[in-house]
Amino acid sequence: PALDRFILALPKAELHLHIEGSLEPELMMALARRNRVDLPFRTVEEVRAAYQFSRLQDFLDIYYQGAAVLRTAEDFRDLGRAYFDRAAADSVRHAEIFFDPQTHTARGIPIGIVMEGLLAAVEEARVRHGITGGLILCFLRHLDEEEAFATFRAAEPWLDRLLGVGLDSSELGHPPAKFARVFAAAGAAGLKRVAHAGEEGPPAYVTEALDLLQVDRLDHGNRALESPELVARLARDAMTLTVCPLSNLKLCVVDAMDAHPIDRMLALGLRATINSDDPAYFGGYVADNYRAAAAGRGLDRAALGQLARNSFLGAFLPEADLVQHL
Ligand code: ES4
Ligand code: ZN
Repeated sequence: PALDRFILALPKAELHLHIEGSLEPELMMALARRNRVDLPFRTVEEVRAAYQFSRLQDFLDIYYQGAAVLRTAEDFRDLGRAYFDRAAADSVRHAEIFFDPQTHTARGIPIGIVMEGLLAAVEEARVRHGITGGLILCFLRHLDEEEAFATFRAAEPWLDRLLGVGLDSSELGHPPAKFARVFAAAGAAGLKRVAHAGEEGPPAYVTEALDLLQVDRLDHGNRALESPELVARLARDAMTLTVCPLSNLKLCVVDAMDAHPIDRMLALGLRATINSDDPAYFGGYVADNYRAAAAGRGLDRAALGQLARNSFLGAFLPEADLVQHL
């Protein structure tokens, strides 16, 4: 209907997208064949049937397994191209994309292969779609800080082509404090800092991300709502939250879309945004996430417009580019 058309046409920035999580089963099977990688699935239907999760770790196990088909710079470029083509159809004008180098270096893929393939996709998106894009290197928090430092050092030749660093993977038991030194080094190198916090982890992890990692943006942040003091701080500081409604539903962070707190976040004065997280695994790209949240919570055009506006306000865009989008 009319609201769906409004959502589709609404210019958006996407701020929380794991490129490995945009690997559709069709491309996974094609790359498995091209690279002669064995998968535990024989058909696209078998792959999709495996996507039933009751918590973050269920998803991560299958997500790391799927990423094993990515081996060459062309594979990473094809993955990025497929995402940007799909994002363009959803009126995405700017995308800040997470990638997990450790998932690939652990399999013997040099970080330069990953970087060059993804940077080629970003450049191609600018030429083909007029989408501006940037890359955020994420450290896997289930690994130790020394491994994060080794990854940061390996990325040294490409630091001027990165927007920032992030922190993802298994949250519980891996608090932000574990990565305080490597985040300080990234900040000293002039990089932006973001971290997943408060997806499954407690409000204290959100506070650590702010105080110990000095994040410029917060990924998810749902459980911050449990602390009125923390909500007041996030609102006062105009901290952007990159919220992912379909991800929250699939990973049981919320019980149902009609229980999603997205409108409560806006009412509390938080700079919430809507994003797709891992669209190939969670059942939708960014416009699908806006539609699901709108249907679940009865969001009107004003709220949807605010969410899209917030996505540009929260982006790491130069001032001159930002004003073009507002
Ligand atoms: C992720 Cl939803 C989510 N949370 C934490 N780490 C991730 N990596 C990819 N998707
Ligand atoms: Zn995420």
